[in-house]
This record gives sequence, C-alpha cells and structure tokens, in this order.
Amino acid sequence: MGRREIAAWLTQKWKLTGDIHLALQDANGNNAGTVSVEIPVGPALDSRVGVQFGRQRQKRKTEFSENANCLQNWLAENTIRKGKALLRTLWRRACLNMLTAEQLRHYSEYGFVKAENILPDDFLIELRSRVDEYALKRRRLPQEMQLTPQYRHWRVFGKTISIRIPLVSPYTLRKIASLQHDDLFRALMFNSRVLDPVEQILGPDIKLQRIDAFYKAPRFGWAIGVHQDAVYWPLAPIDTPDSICNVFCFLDDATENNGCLGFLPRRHREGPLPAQWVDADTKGERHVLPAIYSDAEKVWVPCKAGDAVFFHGMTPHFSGRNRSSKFRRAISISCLSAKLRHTRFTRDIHGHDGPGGEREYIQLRGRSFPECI
Ligand SMILES: O=C(O)CCC(=O)C(=O)O
Repeated sequence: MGRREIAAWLTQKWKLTGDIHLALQDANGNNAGTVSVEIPVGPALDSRVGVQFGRQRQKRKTEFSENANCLQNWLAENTIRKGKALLRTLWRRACLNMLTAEQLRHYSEYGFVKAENILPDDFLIELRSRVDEYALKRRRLPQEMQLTPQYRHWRVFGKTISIRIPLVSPYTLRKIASLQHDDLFRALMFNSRVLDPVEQILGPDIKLQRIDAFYKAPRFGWAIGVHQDAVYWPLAPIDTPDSICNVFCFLDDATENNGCLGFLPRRHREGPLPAQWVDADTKGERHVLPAIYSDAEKVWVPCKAGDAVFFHGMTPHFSGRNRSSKFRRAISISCLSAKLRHTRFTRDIHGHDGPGGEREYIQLRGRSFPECI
C-alpha cells in the first residue's frame, strides 16, 4: 500500500469515526509511541481539545493492525515530523466541525442555523447510493426499517378521502424510517461532523430520537405543512434551549423550487403553538394554525448537497413541493438531551392525546441519567 492509499484509509477512518489513534512501531516492531487526536467537542473548545504526540503507552494498536506494516514503513521515515503534520491537518479538519459563535447565536435567537459542507463528497456519494438501494428495493431492508409511501387526500362531498399511493418506485416514496439499523447511517449519526455541533447546543449527553431519510420525488413530492416536531414526542421538557436539536442533512441541492426547508424564526421560544389536525403528508398531522403566522414571516433556507440545517425541536418548519425534475433527498437526525424525561403521555404537555409509550433511546454521546430517557 502506498502513501496515497494510506492517506485514503486515514480519511475513511476519520470520516466514519471522527477520530484517529495510531500506535507506532519501530522497524523491530517495538512500541514507538502513539499519535492520537481527540476531536474538539462541546462548547468549551479550548479546554477539551487534546492533541498528543509522544512516546506513550501504546494505545488501540489493533485498530490499525491490518495496516501495521505499511504504516510502520511510512511512519518510520520521520515519525515525528509526519505525525505532527498529520495532526495539524486533522486538527484543522476537526475545528471545521464546530459552529462559530455567530452560528450559535443565530440558532439560539432564530431557532435554526445552516452549516455548510458538513458532509464530504465521497461520503455523500455513499449515502445517496445507499438510500437509493433501499428505495429501489435493491438492498434487503432490515426488518426494523420501513419504507413509507406518500399519501394523497381529496375532499369529496365534504369528506376527506386519503389514498396511500402504492410503493411502486422511489417516485411514490416519502420516507425511509429507522436508519439506525444500517451501518452507514449509524456511522453518520455518530459522526463528529454531526455530533460536535449538536454537543455545542445540547451539551455532552446526547441520545437519538430518530434518523430517517426524506424523499421528495420530482414533480410528485408534496409540500410539508408548518409543524413543530417535538410536540409529537412524549418527552419533557421539550422547549428549553438545550432539550432537542434536529440535524437535517441534504443529500441533494435544495432550493425553494424543489423543497428546501423553511422556518418561522424565533417561534421556538413560544412553546407548542396552536395547531389543527390535518391529513396531509401522512394521516393526522398537527399543523400550526395559519392564523397565527404570516407568509412574510417565513424564511426559506436553500442548501447545497452536503450542507445541514440544525434546528430546535420546537422551531416551526415546513418545505415546499418539488417542482423540479430531480429528486430531493435528505437525512433527518433528531437528537435529544439525555436529561429529558419520559412523560408517557403527550396530553400532559401538548393538550392532545398522542402515542406516549416509553422506549429506549440510543446513546449518541456522554452519559445517561437515572429517571431520564
Ligand atoms: O422532507 C421534508 O421536506 C421535511 C420533513 C420534516 O419536516 C419532518 O419530517 O419533520
């Protein structure tokens, strides 16, 4: 394996796990120290970053044992110089994960913020082809995952008729649910590029509410009405600044013409907004009453493929129809503070009955707490 391949391997490892630890050996196979990078996480950037290089006890040697020989040759030339250069590169990339102070202020004030280029091109290609394999039924769908078709509704003589469009092709697909059962999407939901900003917002203890893919088919993909995600979830509190953060990662360019997201800025601070139940994208959705906002308030957030929008679980959001000739695909990852509690019953907090069962939430980072989710 040449240097180029090693670099590719390191990049791949970085991409999937967000960190790198190399155990070094000299030409005789003896421990020559470790190179490790701890990726900066959380708001206390300066104090949490640790970059080490030195003759320390060997760490996690098994992680690169299959590449030991080539790494050994490569690093033996000038371990320290190359190791430090590697760390500098990784360090710069690590810092790219973080939201700036201005972005954090934007999130806190408006309830959302866009972050550009969080997913590198090669990862995007893999993610797109994986969702398409499921959408085209070319990959076996784990039984815990579901393909959800679009609904259509018609008013006939004062009654709503809802038709679930058969899932004949990706053109009728709306959602691929529970992507945590797929290895690539697991890698995405644990990736530092996603979780470092989330940790800046929610703090170090994070759990997963859901990770789903959302399709909007060319011409056919419907608009999504103004709604607040967290009101559906039997959790509390849902409206503190550090309770719930959604990460909406775009796999395709998204504009107003093909279904980018839009938001009602600042309204995440107002708790559950008055809403009505409607049959829309699915049967029975809770849409914010049009009477309480104006179209002038709406802010559209066009994104490029690889960009993500981080938004609070209570931020009212929506998306338009796909009027273009191309698919708009996106992955939505909803993250929870591990300090939230089960309410068991959504009526307690939102004034309506909803599914309130307790369930396990996957730990994405940090610790869990007694009496909490
Ligand atoms: O796919 C979309 O455009 C929006 C999906 C969404 O807002 C949601 O499921 O909460």
